[in-house]
Amino acid sequence: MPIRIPRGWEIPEREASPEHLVFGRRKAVALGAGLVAAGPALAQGDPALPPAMRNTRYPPGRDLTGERDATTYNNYYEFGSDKGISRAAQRLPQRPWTVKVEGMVEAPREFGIDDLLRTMPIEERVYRLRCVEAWSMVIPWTGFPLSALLSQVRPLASAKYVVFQTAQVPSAMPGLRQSWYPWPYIEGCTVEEAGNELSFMVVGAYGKPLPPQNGGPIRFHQPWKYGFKAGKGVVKITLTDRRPVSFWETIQASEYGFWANVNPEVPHPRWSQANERVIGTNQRIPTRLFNGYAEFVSSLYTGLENERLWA
Ligand SMILES: Nc1nc2c(c(=O)[nH]1)N[C@H]1C(S)=C(S)[C@@H](COP(=O)(O)O)O[C@H]1N2
Ligand SMILES: [Mo]
Repeated sequence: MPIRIPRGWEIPEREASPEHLVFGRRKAVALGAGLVAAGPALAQGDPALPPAMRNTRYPPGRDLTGERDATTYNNYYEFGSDKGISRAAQRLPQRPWTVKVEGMVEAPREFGIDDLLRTMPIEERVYRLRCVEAWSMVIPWTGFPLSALLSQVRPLASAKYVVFQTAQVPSAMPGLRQSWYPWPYIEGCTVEEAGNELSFMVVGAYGKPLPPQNGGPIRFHQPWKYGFKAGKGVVKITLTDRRPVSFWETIQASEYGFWANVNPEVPHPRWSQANERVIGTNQRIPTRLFNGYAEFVSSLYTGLENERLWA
């Protein structure tokens, strides 16, 4: 490719359209339902990440967060309790890496990360991320629907919850020495939530392999929930009929519950959730119900009005 065409994230989202991308309009249409080429990722590729088309079904409605901001302002308590853990996280080996999927499934299996990269339906999705601490980002993730992975192991009808467990690597993760924390980091959701089309296993960001500080080589993301629900460095996924008690719920159940859906009208016990600070610009913008994804997820919660859905 002699001409350098800006990647999708180098132009404001409002300008991002198939016309700016590598392929001509006709080609993009031929690629099918809502998928457009995600910039030169397709043309050049990254040897460690398969080519990914951007799925345009989920327009973020805001400019992308700069790659530098998204990869240097992180929550990952295994490496420490401040935001500046990106350097320390480089010590986490990304290969070999396996993800066990087990519990109430017909065919439990251990997947190598490179097998997942080869066999899963990889695409790019630009998702918002809303931290419970009231800051937010917009990130172009590469990954695949969680449902594609679960269909490989065939969950039993009796399975009600999906639990994600993060790696514990003491030689790389100084935070694990803080023994008052209930390691390992555990998170979970219902089987219905796991099957929602938005539930995404993330293996890349900004067209590159997912950096360790963002949860590389593989993390989870459900964009309608507060960010702490998105376990990083996932090594085990367990299907169970018992509701898991997560890392943060164990620490402070009154502040961090099981559902943790984003709702601007339900304040955290110690601060308002009405607004969020946009990382990069520090602008404050209104937070939206389900982080703006209500059309995709609100039906998951009918009949659950007695649950503490919002914190
Ligand atoms: N294992 C693990 N996963 C984690 C965390 C953590 O401390 N450990 N922090 C969570 C929180 S609070 C947020 S907001 C997101 C941040 O993801 P990012 O650093 O990629 O923006 O990761 C989540 N996943
Ligand atoms: Mo968070």
